[in-house]
Amino acid sequence: MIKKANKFILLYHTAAKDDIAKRSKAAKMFCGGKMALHFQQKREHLQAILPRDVHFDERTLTFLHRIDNIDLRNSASGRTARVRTISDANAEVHTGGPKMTNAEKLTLAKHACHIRMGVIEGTHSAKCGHPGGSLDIAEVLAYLYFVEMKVDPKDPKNPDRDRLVLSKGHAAPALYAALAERGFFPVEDLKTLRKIGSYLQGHPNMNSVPGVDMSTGSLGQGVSAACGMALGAKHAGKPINVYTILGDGEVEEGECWEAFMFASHYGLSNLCVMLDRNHLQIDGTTETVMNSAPLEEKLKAFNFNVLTINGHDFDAIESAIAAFRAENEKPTCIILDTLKGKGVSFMENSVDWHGKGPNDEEYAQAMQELNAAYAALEEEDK
Ligand SMILES: Cc1ncc(C[n+]2csc(CCOP(=O)(O)OP(=O)(O)O)c2C)c(N)n1
Repeated sequence: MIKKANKFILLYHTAAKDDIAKRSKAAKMFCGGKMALHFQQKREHLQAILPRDVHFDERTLTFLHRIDNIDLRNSASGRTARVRTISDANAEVHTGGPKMTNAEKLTLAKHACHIRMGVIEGTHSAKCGHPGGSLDIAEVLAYLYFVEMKVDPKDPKNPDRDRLVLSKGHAAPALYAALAERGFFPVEDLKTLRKIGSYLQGHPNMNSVPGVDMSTGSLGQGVSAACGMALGAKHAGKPINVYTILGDGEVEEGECWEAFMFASHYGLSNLCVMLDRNHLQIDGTTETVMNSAPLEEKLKAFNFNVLTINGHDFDAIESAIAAFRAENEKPTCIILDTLKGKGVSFMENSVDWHGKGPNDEEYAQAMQELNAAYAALEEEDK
């Protein structure tokens, strides 16, 4: 789709280095811009973040150098380069882009599986915690941390990074597992979840955990903080995106709706609310405890750009985030239809697994299932 816009994304997906050169030609038709970085700086930046086996030839580098605000990042597979540019109002841009390859999706699925294993390791070791609402956000975390977000595990406090606020802070085991998988700290440490003296406490603490952007746990507060971050980035004129993950039980908190009102009032188009609609909360269905439906209509009435997707489908996540990036005026809410406890049969869609850790037997079964799922992905990847 070609359209005129202030803000746009340009995606390169490439399976091989030759492809990068080819696609850059097509992209050249759609954008221009002035130099944002010194050529050598840009080359160093590219080479630092791209896998060793991907090289840009001189012509492609020259082309990339001409794009304003280049922002390249690795994909999960290490074989995709993405470019996001922010251009002037009259630029003709390409807002779509080739979709992820099956190999890339498989790699993401493996990351999601590792995240689930991390959740089970942590909650088993702690003998408590929140596995259900952690397991169901594995795909979205894998996509955000391995494809989308501009973050650097070696520089977790970089002021220009994208932010993720886990507003449903009780899903900390999933956030920790995603951060460990992305290299912010050792995977081994996940077993220290909730232990006295560990930096991995039951709810995320931005002061002690590398990669955690906001301390959360009191439902409703995270989204409010995310609004402040998004407004701050807008004021500073920085291309920072803020993602926040909320639960459908969490939105029963009035504070969320104040935050939504604030987000639309200030036109926080750099804010992406990801609302995990698994229909369960702490001790029952959201419908019976305090019905938050109809969420789409309510968020549209709050002047959000609203999309509803299957929260376990990487294609759908990719398209929805592309739509978020193409939105210039409103905040976006992506409603993720998910299955609480996803990936561990006896935890799926069961309110019993909202807030307790698996015992040894349950741990063994859960890990067996996740190992089998991982082996199936490896098989498919051959
Ligand atoms: C202000 C506040 N009230 C109550 C709680 C206790 N609590 C923790 S999780 C939870 C249910 C949340 O449901 P939902 O947002 O749907 O989470 P998910 O099902 O995705 O895990 C509650 C009530 C809290 N953390 N904060």
